[in-house]
Amino acid sequence: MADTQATCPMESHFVRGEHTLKVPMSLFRENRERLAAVLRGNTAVPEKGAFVVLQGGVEVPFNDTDISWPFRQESYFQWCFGVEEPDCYGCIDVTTSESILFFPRLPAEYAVWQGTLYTTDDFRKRYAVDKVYYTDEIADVLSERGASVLLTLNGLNTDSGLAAREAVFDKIGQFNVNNTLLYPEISECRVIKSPREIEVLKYVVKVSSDAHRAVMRTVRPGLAEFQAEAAFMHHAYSVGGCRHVSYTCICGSGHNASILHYGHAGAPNNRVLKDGDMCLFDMGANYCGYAADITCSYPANGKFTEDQKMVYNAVLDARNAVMNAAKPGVSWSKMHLLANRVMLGGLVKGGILVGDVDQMILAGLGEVFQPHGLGHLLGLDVHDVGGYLPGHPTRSSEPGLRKLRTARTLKAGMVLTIEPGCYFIDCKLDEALANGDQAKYIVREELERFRGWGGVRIEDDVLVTETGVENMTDVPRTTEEIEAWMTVGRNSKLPQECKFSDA
Ligand SMILES: [Mn+2]
Repeated sequence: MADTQATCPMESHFVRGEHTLKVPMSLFRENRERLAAVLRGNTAVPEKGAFVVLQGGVEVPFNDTDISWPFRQESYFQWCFGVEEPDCYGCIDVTTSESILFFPRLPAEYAVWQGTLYTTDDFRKRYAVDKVYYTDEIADVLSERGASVLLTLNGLNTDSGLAAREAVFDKIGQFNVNNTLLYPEISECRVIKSPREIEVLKYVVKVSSDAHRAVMRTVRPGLAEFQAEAAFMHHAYSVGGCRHVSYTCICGSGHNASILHYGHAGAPNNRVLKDGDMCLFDMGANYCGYAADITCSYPANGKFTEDQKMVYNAVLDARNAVMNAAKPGVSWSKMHLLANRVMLGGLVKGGILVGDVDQMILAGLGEVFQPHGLGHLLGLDVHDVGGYLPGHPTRSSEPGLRKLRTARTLKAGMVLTIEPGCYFIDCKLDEALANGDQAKYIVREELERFRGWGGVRIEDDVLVTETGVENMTDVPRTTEEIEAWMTVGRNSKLPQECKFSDA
């Protein structure tokens, strides 16, 4: 390899330049070793000859064209190997923790389109694994090594309901395959983050926090929602080296702030911000596969009205209550209910609701104003795996709690979002007003003022420590902090007003 400078793409780090975090490939080796150790402790796994076999993400063409969707590695494969290329396989010898990668054998003329075609030895150094072969050699390599059982990945993602991609290759039929052992074990490994993983998560959360800060100073009436999205993505990539966001940016202003997954294809962040709007911007960058997931809510003009303050503080109080109470041993479901209780209490103080808050929760009012869970595990996936593994609490059928992506007891090393919200969603409000058990708590005349008002969500990314939680997010949170931060740059031009002739 001729190019050996620090940013050489074949160096055994993930890095995007001197100004971005250098992620050593030992992060993935440690993950593999953790997994192999857990599997060695599983009595159903033979002492010799067991191999984890994972298939990496595949390149997906855009419909019938010769263009592909931007590639993002499959998360279990990323967790084990950190490989950036598509169409690979990876194996781990459970007995020795030895790692083997298989890369596609590309025709020589690909060099014209892709540049140098790397050798298996280049890849071995790049990803710091023990052996590298071509994908057409998998069956031969595994038989030579005396594989007695292949552990493949098969399981349903409890957020999407979709199945993990189980490894398949030519001649896999000649092996004994077990596809039930691996999924719960590797998913549980992913739930508890290693110190090196935490370092990457802290980095991507910091980059995303700064990108939100940049957006806050860009936002003003007249800006389009997608211009806020553009400002976020520009900062995350240009400053943080994050080529991807972890999910489509949700940039809802005004009424759109009450649409939980606004920003989708049919509503592509295309409204223009108006004076007096609340903005709810939920955006998170992705670095080396690891996700951030942060939501900031603030007025488009940088100054809260009394109503905006009331709703915002009801949510902020809920967030603070959870921040203070969350620690190892605490049930996430209890935290969800705590957040509901504090937030609904704020709406009582604000005059929108009347009555006993605990009774309201039993009547399902929590889900009317916050029709989503308090938060979720975060890692390589924005809604990370492990929420409902065997041996942990199952999904509740109660209002509100049934929306939780996990009901687990907190454990040190978990990373989660804390994201209470309060939304004025017409269909939810109409349903509640038509339901006597719920309507009796609602002060109709007061509520009407908030129709079309949107919503507030405050979302932080936290690490569960031995004694509590550490908030990795660093954005202005109180109304005073937000107003002070947004004072700067109020008079700068909108992007569409900047012409080249200005230069
Ligand atoms: Mn989230």
